[in-house]
Amino acid sequence: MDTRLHPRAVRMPGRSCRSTCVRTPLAALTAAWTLNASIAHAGGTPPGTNITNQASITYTVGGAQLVQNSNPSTIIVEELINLNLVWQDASNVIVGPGDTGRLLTFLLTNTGNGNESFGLTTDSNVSGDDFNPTFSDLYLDANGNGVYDAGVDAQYAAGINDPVLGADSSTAIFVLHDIPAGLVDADIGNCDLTAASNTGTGAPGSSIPGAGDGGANAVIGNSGGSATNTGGYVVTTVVVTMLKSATVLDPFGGSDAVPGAVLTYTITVDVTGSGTAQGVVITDPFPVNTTYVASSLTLNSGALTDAVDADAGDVNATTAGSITIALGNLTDASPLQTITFNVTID
Ligand SMILES: [Ca+2]
Ligand SMILES: [Ca+2]
Ligand SMILES: [Ca+2]
Ligand SMILES: [Ca+2]
Repeated sequence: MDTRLHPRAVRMPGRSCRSTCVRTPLAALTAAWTLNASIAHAGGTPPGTNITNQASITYTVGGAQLVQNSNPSTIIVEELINLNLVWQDASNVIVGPGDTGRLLTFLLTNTGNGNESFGLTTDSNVSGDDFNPTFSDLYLDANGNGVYDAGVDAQYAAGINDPVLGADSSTAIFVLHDIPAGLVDADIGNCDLTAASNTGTGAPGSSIPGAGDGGANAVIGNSGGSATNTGGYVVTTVVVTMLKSATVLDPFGGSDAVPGAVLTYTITVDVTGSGTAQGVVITDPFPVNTTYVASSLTLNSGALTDAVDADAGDVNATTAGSITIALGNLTDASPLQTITFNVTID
């Protein structure tokens, strides 16, 4: 069956062809609908958009093909109020007791279909953790780079500069805290951030007449128009302990510190706590009135060359008149590090 519209003018039955004739080929109508359908927004069709639909019917009478249109149906899209709030730090932010200006980063996204402003509140005294971080300030990501920039990003003032987001738009929010003194290793302190639509909150599906963009109705989405997320800090204490001792071996096999006696220095390094001591380097200058005994440097009972090379130590190179041992990163799990070297008394 040939469903194409006949190229000749067709007319509504019983009515003048001048006002009601439809000359648009069906193929063109189909193409126009497809184009409109392809204009999609992740947040949905913008509020105030008219969704208009008109059916048509074609038929043939006495060899003439006729087209008749229905009355149009028009529905105005309402504004869906929805949001998403996600804590952005990969894990609890590592802090030390007494730290100042530490921060948690959140990402607020308007998942509704209109423009919306959101009020922000924090709760730094949530329970179920080990301490309360001391709230300092809230900042908005004024330059949109997702990172807190002191002096650039905007301090938040409720009701004054509430973030306004278009549909599908996001902004980072920074909550700054000071960390109390007197905390111990692995203590956790959490903070809640809440963002709430300034149009309204309520049960999903509830409608606020005329409160949406352009006077459209606003409808509360699954978020209830409000979202809360929790970020946290964890206290890390790294304690590096270094002890040094010396033994004396005199030329007579005794332990008298006479000229010619050999002094063996032993240095131990131990790390405790939950953090990492990074790039640990031990430097020990030779005492005056002594001379280093060549090739006497050891680390954990293994000999090290005096030269700068692949091993961890050198003598008189990195630092003149000293031994230098690069121990790298050490944690509580690292074994005790023991360094020895010898000098003779001049
Ligand atoms: Ca709005
Ligand atoms: Ca707390
Ligand atoms: Ca920024
Ligand atoms: Ca070496």
